[in-house]
Amino acid sequence: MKQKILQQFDVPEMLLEQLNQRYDIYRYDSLTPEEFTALAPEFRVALSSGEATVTREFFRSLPNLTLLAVFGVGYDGVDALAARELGVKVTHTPDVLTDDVADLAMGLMISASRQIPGAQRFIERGGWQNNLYPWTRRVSGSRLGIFGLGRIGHAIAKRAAAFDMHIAYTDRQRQEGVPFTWHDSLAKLAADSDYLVVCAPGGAGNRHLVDRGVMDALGAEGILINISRGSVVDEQALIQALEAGTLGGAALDVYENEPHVSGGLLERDNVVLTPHMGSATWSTRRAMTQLVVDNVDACFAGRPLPTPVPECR
Ligand code: 8YV
Repeated sequence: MKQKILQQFDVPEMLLEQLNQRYDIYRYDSLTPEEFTALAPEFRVALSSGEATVTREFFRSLPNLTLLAVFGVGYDGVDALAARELGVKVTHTPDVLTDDVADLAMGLMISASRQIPGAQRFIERGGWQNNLYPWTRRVSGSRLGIFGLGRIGHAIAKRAAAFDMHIAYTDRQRQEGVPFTWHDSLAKLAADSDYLVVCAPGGAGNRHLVDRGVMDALGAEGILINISRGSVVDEQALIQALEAGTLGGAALDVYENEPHVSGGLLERDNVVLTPHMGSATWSTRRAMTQLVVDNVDACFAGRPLPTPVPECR
């Protein structure tokens, strides 16, 4: 008989198709309470995604759960400490998506600074027939601040170096052997940046760390880029700063309340928006899928898990 897997949140069809060949998958929200109670002891593996919330109660309700396999590198919605206490391992999909997310960060930075979507709208509205598009801001040689110098932060720095950018960062601690300028606070980093890119993970500890003060420090010519989690940026403060003209622009792939995007961010030539698609290329989504499958297979076979989150190592 096939092993059973509980699908706690939306994951790509590609992943479900692969797992379905060997396992029986049950969607959490399609089970009645009676069905769930009857099946709960049979689930040793659950699936989720980077955007999901997975609570202590969820882990508690599954007495034989040994693995929560997350499709995504971020797992800020997962109560990983509760999982560890209850003997459940959590895995995620690091590394394979780093390049794509860094590529999008660079694309967003250039799009916002050169106002590429705004310029396209200008052409589409017929504006070029009467006017030239207003001059924009330079990327090459500018100052890039990286908030959160992890895998993705480093990959962005590598790309920014090819644009001759001056690179500075802040993180929980200074990193040895890193050639970039270190700042011991986010506000100081913002004050030393033309572009501030948020790479720090989400979660309660980082909520709204990019606040009005940080935006004011970045300044009327500064541009904020977020490819991490919407919760790290105070979205209402961002809208106020854009309205007041105290922040130069923003480029966002993530939002506080996805898929809802605050109206105040829309239709501004100095704001570029993408729908949380940092890792959404075919090759990376295939690699993420394979990593989830590898973790699930390893769990059922009793082999070491390829990519446990740090709390579960
Ligand atoms: C995914 C992400 O969109 O990896 C992450 O943390 O935010 C994204 O790559 C998401 O996890 C898939 O649903």
